[in-house]
Amino acid sequence: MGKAVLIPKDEQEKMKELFKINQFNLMASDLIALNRSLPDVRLDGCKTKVYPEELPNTSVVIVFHNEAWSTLLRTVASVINRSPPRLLREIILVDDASEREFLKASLENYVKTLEVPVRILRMEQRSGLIRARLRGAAASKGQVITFLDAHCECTLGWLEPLLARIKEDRKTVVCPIIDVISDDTFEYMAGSDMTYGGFNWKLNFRWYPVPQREMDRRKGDRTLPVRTPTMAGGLFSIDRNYFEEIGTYDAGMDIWGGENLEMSFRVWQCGGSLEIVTCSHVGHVFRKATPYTFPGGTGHVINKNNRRLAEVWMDDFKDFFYIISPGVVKVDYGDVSVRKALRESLKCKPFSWYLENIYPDSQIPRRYYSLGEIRNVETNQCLDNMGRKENEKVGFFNCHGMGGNQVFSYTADKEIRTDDLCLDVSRLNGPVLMLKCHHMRGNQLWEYDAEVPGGSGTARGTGVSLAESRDCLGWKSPPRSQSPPCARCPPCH
Ligand code: LR7
Ligand code: MN
Repeated sequence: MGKAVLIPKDEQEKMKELFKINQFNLMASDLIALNRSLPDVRLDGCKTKVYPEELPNTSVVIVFHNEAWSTLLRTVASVINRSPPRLLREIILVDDASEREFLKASLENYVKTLEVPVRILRMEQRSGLIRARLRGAAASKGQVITFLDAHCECTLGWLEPLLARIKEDRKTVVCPIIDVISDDTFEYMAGSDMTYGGFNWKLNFRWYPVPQREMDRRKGDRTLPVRTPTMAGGLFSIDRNYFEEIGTYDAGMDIWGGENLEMSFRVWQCGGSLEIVTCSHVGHVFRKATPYTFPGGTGHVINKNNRRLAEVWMDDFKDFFYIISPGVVKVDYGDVSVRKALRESLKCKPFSWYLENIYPDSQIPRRYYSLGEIRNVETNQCLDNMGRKENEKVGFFNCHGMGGNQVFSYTADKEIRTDDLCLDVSRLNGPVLMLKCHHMRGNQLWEYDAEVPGGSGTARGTGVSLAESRDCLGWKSPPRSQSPPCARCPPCH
């Protein structure tokens, strides 16, 4: 029933050693049956829903690199045991050049014993999850393609609501609620239907609370799908013809990362939609560290992938990513002309449309006055978030001109924001704190009184100056020549 596995004291040394292999508790996973039972974590309203008898069938594509035996085969077993046979066309395992012996002949022999056709494809060389998925998708025959990570567990009734939604609208890409399988104890914990996907200025995927507008649109019915700005990436179903129409994946992306935001932006901007189907639950082992190597270096690979998606889909809003990530503009991202041509031929909408219509609560403001450092011209000190977290005070530090913690945006809502935090003066005479942006102005409203656009001026919060400096803030526009101050400033409203 998805309960935690507890390892006895005298085995914990061994357990810690084994943990390092996959960055999860392998000993715990190996102790659990491949077909373990799981609790039914669905909302009550989901348990009684009736889906059409006629639904499209699906191929399930699982890519893996050096995955553990027990997690991989528990994923496969849960797909087989909890999918109506008529809806499960096949399972395709794509081995991304794993080195582990047991993933070769033993795996092939094992899957032959299963009652659902399981095909194993092997990449000739390490290609990354994006190209491995492309290979699996190309070989698949189902009407729908369902992608899963190699350490998942599908729960009762996971598949029908996904397929039913695609049957209703073939241009909807659907994700289950992703439940948490503890990397430590393998306990199964229900995920929330009250979070959806977003991203920050660094282009990291993040979960954020489902906003009120989306609750209102569904008239409070939590069993209805949530329209989500982005997806986590690993677990989703898509109509196979639509997958091709919309441009599959960017095959120029390496190893890991970026493809989830790329597909999210693409689907929304090019006329599709992306949803979390809250009646479908699939568990995933969330890890704190990555267990495998990134040929080329982790940072380099992810920055390259992110540059590809920023260049093709984000228009001028890519500046948020570039200014906050020093050095990223030097990363070679290869040729994106094919992807740009795709965007043209599909007549996709601009990123500003996406921000306005799909993600108005985005961390990237659709309208803003400036983006860059906030400098006290007398002292040459810059406002600096010091890498601090929510509810801590904003700092000052020598201006370094390197972006990162010294990047702020003055938005059309008159917030001063650094990524997903806003300067906030709710404590009278207290320090200026960084809090979640609430879009309600109030203590997060800043007036800027420069007379020359882009010139020096002072920023004042409601009656409180920035306490650490005992001055108002001197203000200077970003030093980058290619984005002249206020070139994009929206008209004041
Ligand atoms: O080189 C590789 N080749 C592979 O085949 C690297 C990875 N892989 C396989 C790997 O074995 C696994 O099955 O690809 C799959 C995903 O890799 P993970 O499990 O290391 O990724 P993750 O769970 O940390 O990362 C999330 O973001 C990735 C960005 O590229 C992918 O989209 C993952 O599928 C995605 N996982 C999820 O969405 C599950 C929920 C996590 C969250 C939030
Ligand atoms: Mn994963």
